[in-house]
Amino acid sequence: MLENEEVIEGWVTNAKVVGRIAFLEVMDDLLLKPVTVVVKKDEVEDEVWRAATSIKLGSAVRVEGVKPERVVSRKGREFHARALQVLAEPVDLLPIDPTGKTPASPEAYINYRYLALRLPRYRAIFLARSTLMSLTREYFHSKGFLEVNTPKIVGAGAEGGATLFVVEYFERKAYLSQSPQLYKQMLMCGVPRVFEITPYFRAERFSTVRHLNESWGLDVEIGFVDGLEDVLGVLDDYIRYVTRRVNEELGSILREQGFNLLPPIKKIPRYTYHEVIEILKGLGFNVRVGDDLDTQAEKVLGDYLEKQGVYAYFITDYPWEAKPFYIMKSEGGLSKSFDLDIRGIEVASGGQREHRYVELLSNMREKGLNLEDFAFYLEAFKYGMPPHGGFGLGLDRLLMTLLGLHNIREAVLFPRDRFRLVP
Ligand code: AMO
Repeated sequence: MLENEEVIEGWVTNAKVVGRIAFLEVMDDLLLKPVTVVVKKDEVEDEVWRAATSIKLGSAVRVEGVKPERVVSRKGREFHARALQVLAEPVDLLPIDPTGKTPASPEAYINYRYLALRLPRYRAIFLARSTLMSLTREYFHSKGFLEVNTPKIVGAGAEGGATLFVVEYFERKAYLSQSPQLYKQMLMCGVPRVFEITPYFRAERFSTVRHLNESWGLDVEIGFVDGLEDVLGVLDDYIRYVTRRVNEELGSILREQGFNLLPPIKKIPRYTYHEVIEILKGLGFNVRVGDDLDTQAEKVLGDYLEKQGVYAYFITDYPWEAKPFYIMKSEGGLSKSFDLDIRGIEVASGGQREHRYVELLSNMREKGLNLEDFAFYLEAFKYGMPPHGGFGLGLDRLLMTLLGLHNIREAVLFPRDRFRLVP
């Protein structure tokens, strides 16, 4: 290589020849714009010119050359080639147009995710995902939380038997973890604050735009809480932090790619479950106290609040009956629970936990659980378990609502749903 020469490596996404100059667009970095490689017939060996003018779109290339002092290309990045090496060329027709001009089916963008990742729109989604993950870690580390990793092959589930995936575990039956719920609570008997970024495995049989059978969650548990407020405060602050930082770091490029980016959230209003029922009734929606807030109800409420500039909101005080055994009861059949909805989609749920051994046993009996299955969990409540609370937040759903995506599958590289196990 000559002095002041550089190398770029990437995939050719577009190519054209104008007279004695060839222009190759190469996606060479995690940036959303290709670099325009300029090959001039009069300045390169014949072999290089031949390679440049016969190149197949989609080829992986290595180019040696220099960055010009003045960039003419409208795309903003330019590179003048001296040498060009084709490292690999497609041996079949590309299932996704590398120029991005002809759209493919939604399935093609999943089946050929690696090719989709050469296109700015899909690359932007996963850049945002990567940023969201690192901001999340950064946030909880900076607040003094211990990052933990709990088992994903488990002997008992906390979120209902119907959605457990069974695994053969030698001579016993085991399950894939639906949630770190039991473990993060047990940890509260030894450390004050934990968080985990983890997959959730749930054998939900339906196929919707907001459910996956393998999804990623952020689990947080906080000890020594005085009440639900301490938990809501952490989630509130985290959401304000990530929405602000994603907007600062990626706002302009995401908007340029056409995403309906969630603005920085400044305030998260709170509604009780009963208030939500009243709002929904007022909107002509047919619900009664005691009813679950289904997808349709969530959407109607989300649309109504979004019109008033409210994108994110807490719904608190659900009837205990509708909540899991570990949630603490409160007066009047209610519970110390909450959901966080963003743009009409449930993104997180949590609450204060029942930390008192006797009351916990009674809650579990009331929910019809087999206490023996949970013996290892119950042990932890005998040795000084402090009052605690936390939440589980769907990171795929958070990304979906951040970018305004209509299908959760777009937010995940290789989604697992009712009908999809490959790639
Ligand atoms: P929950 O079951 O509400 O609560 O799950 C927490 C959050 O995880 C996301 N989520 C999903 N995302 C995509 N596909 C799925 N199938 C799926 N299931 C859940 C949602 C949801 O709000 N242990 C409690 C949390 C806690 O109390 O700490 C739990 O798992 O965004």
